[in-house]
Amino acid sequence: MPALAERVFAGDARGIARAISLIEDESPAGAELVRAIYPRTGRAYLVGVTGPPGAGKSTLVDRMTTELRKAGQTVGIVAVDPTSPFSGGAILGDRVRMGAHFGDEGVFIRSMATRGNLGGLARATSDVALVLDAAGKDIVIIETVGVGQDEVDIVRTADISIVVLVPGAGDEVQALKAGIMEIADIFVVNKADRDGADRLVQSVAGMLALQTFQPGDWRPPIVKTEATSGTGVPELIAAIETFRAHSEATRATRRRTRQEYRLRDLLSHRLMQLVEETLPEGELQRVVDGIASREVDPYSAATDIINRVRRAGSAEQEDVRRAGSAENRNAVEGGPATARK
Ligand SMILES: Nc1nc2c(ncn2[C@@H]2O[C@H](COP(=O)(O)OP(=O)(O)OP(=O)(O)O)[C@@H](O)[C@H]2O)c(=O)[nH]1
Ligand SMILES: [Mg+2]
Repeated sequence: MPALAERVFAGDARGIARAISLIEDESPAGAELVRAIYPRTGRAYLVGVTGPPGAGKSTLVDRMTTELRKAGQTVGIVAVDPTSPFSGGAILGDRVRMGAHFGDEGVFIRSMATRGNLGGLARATSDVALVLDAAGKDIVIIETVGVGQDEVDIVRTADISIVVLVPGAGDEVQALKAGIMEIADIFVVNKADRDGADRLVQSVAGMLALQTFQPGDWRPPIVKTEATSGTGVPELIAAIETFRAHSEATRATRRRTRQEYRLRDLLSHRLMQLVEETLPEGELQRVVDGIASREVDPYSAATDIINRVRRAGSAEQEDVRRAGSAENRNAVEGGPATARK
């Protein structure tokens, strides 16, 4: 395992890919790897990009990457692909995008399919970002579709959150519904070549005008882009730089929020695992049956399960204590006594 961590630190692409696979599998080896690399993370600037499906996020991220490379920055990209893994969407997307930066050692792109498990995906995404950070990428971009709370949270806790909107009926409503308007540090109106781009800029500006900003507060700018041609992308990169400088003082707080979110998420996942390990096979389903048939209410059922987990935990501790004192006795009787002779 340390060998793999070394390969990650060296920025070795195959090593990074292998590390990411371990994490995606939620294997103990993945957790061990995160432990090994964690002390060497925190250097990368995390950029979150979200927006409605098909807004042109991937195209835009590609263009941003080209621009960042020109400026000498290395880039890691994690795209959370909403496409069903069965259609091979994630893989196809990867191939298309790899094309533009193929052979460039300064860019690492990884698409991740949702596999119908959003919670797990959010966890995996932040760990993959850690790997890219440890691998020395200056900028790590996370792309998600802004449709679910988990996906919005991933982006909300990045160092900067970029919300991509497109002109066209319903898009604004869609974005508002997903609750992604509030998280934007920068608004991008992409597909500026289309009718209605200026109208959309106006309506976002109108929405911002309703908010009160204190002096010194960051006021999210609205950047018009045409990702397919790259128009407006240098302006977007400049806006990111401006925000980065502006938010230097608050970045630590934001990173703390991200770490807390991560810890809480991991704890609920682990505690649920503990419940499943503690209860006999099929027991959780039997409890659900009981709730469904009104034999027991959900509160009592939850309390009962927690008590069972606690009891199992203290029984285990008692075993450990007994084993420990037995060992001590052996040590006292056999070890030091004979050594003194
Ligand atoms: N006309 C026009 N088309 C664009 C622009 N940007 C992206 N597109 C097209 O929009 C389509 C979707 O682009 P993607 O980059 O895959 O969009 P996305 O937001 O990543 O999509 P999902 O990840 O599936 O939500 C593609 O056909 C792009 O070529 C633009 O500025 N103008
Ligand atoms: Mg995409």
